Amino acid sequence: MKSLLLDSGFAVWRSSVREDSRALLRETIFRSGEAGTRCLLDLSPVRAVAQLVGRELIKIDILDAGAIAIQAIAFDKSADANWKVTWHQDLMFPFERLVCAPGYDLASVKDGIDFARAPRQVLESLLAVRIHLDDCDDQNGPLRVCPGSHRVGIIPSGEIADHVARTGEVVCTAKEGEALLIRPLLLHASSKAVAPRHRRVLHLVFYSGVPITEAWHRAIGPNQALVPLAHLGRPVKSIHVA
Ligand SMILES: O=C(O)CCC(=O)C(=O)O
Repeated sequence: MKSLLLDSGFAVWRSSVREDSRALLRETIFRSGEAGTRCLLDLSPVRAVAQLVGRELIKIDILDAGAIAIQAIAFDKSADANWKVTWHQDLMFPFERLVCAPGYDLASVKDGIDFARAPRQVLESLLAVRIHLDDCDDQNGPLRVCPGSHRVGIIPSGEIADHVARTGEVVCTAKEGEALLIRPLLLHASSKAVAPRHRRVLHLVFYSGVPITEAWHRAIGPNQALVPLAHLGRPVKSIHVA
């Protein structure tokens, strides 16, 4: 799986998140008003799953020992919300405050949280883990990815279509309980569902790299509840509580 992630930028993986935890996620994070309105890592069922997944991925050497969960988003494509997303890379991530370090740009505020584009080496050290909470086949708007596109850095928007046309795409279907691992720099898109029904996904983002100058909005280590505010921005290793 490690070499697949290196070469292609994505892989399907089955974590040991149990059915009862997945049911709890379905009940809590998709309640109306919950998704998108707050940081989902502040919800204990999400934090528990992020920590479990973090520990597992560290154990199989996909993440470094100092890896932290920095973001959690809920996606539910359904008959009521049948959206499509054009080809893009995920470049904007949440920070504790307005960024000012060199290499960080495009600062903006969304729902009261500071977002910015991090430098390439930071973006390359991120991994998204999309835990599927429903079966997702080619009829209900699966993620489509452009293999290997994470290896060329930030692709100017005017070059994205050519890149996809040259390289081709893979449709990422998944069974409920499976997780799709993707590098956020991997070009991805999704179409409207042809036969819409729930397509619930918990999208976790982990950072696994050298300590960064700026402070993430959230930084959840595999063995701790929350990073004390006073420690934000300090080297990742010093904030892990056994
Ligand atoms: O889940 C989807 O359909 C789209 C997700 C997406 O575009 C993203 O994570 O950036």
